[in-house]
Amino acid sequence: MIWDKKEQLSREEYRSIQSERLQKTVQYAYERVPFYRRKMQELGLEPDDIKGLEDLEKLPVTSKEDLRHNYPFGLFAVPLEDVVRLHASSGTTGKPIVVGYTENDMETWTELVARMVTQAGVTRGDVAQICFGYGLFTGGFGLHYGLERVGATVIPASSGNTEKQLMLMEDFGTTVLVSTPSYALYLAEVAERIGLDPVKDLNVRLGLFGGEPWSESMRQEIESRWGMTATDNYGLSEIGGPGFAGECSCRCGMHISEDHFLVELVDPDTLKPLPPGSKGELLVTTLTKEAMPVIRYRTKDITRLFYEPCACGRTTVRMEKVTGRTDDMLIIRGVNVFPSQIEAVLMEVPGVSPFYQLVVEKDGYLDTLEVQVELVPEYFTDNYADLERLERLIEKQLYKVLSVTAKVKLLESGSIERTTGKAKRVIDKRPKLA
Ligand code: DLL
Repeated sequence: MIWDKKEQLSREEYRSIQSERLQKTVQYAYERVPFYRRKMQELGLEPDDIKGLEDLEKLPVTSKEDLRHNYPFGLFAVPLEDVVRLHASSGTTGKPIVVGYTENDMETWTELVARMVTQAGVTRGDVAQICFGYGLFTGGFGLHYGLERVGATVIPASSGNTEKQLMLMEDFGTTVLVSTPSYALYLAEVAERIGLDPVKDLNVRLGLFGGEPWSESMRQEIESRWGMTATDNYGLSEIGGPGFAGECSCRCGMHISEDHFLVELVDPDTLKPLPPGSKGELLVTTLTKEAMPVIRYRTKDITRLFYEPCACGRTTVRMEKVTGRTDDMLIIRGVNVFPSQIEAVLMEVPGVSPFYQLVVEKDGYLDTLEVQVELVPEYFTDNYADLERLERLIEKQLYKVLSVTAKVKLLESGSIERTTGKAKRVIDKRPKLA
């Protein structure tokens, strides 16, 4: 089933809607957001210079740092009294980046998620259990309203408490699981441990997975352990959260709602457009956002775009599974983590040196993060209890900033390999995606 006929427009129709909405968005942002006005003025641009898609490249790009520098509401195009919802996600240092939604933005978001879950195969007969956190993260609330809109029975289970999640699944007859892909595998593992066979004892037939990168082999593993169809969906807080792109039952790329978003694929070094089919960084311009429009936002995610119509009948552009990032952002159990955030915490602790390393691994299906850091010689001690106390203290501080558990290991000065060039801060031992 197709939720909205706007998912089936011709390429010419999309181009014309996008041209018109781009002009409006640029005018709107120029008039209401000093940041965009300044950036355009620096380039000698007036809103009238943007007549349509052909002028897109003239516009400046926007980065996560721009959002961070305008913390918390500097990029809002409406007064706070018109904002009905706030969400936030990790910035590159201590403060998160903040996004706002007007009432109309909430309605658009709900419709976009309704399109996305419908294309994955959800219907009003489904019972959908949402295991994303309900909070500042856009995952929980984002999926919630779209699933309700299509008439599914929603279980707002939120994250954590894995055995209880399984109990609800069994007792409520959950048919759709909404979570990160790694949590789906962890759930299966716990189910087996407590004597439940997800294929025989549970009724889950469809998974809506997103929030972190995952491979095709992980998809196969999830499908065989659950006896379900596993679909991918992608989004980011800066452009509104989930509902930006999702797979249909063909699972040949994630459809992007082009009447609401304009996408470009560029070379991350030159920011020049790449021909269709090449791998590059995804840039997104929102076309209908009222509270916080973003222009040419650098997602830092690597993907490919396909413009051929899909066998499902939708004509929107599709993006390939994300295979990497152009920056050093790590995603640990669905949570975005920047090495700079960790560094900032470490540097606050007396006795801790600037030599540190982050080791990311998999424990079963779950990501683990170990922060190895050297103590300056005067602070190092053989007293194990003292070291442990300091490790727990740093772990607590890290949790406050990252919202994800990290294990801290204090090392003697000189333990971490010195390099003559850039320090190798991250050792990611997780299997590569592509
Ligand atoms: O993760 C929004 C979301 C929630 C999407 C629930 C899907 C489902 P952020 O916390 O801002 O927003 O993180 C965004 O996560 O730039 C990607 O690097 C990564 N990411 C999100 N979904 C996928 C995916 C939400 N399906 C960042 N595949 C993005 C690969 C993903 N990476």
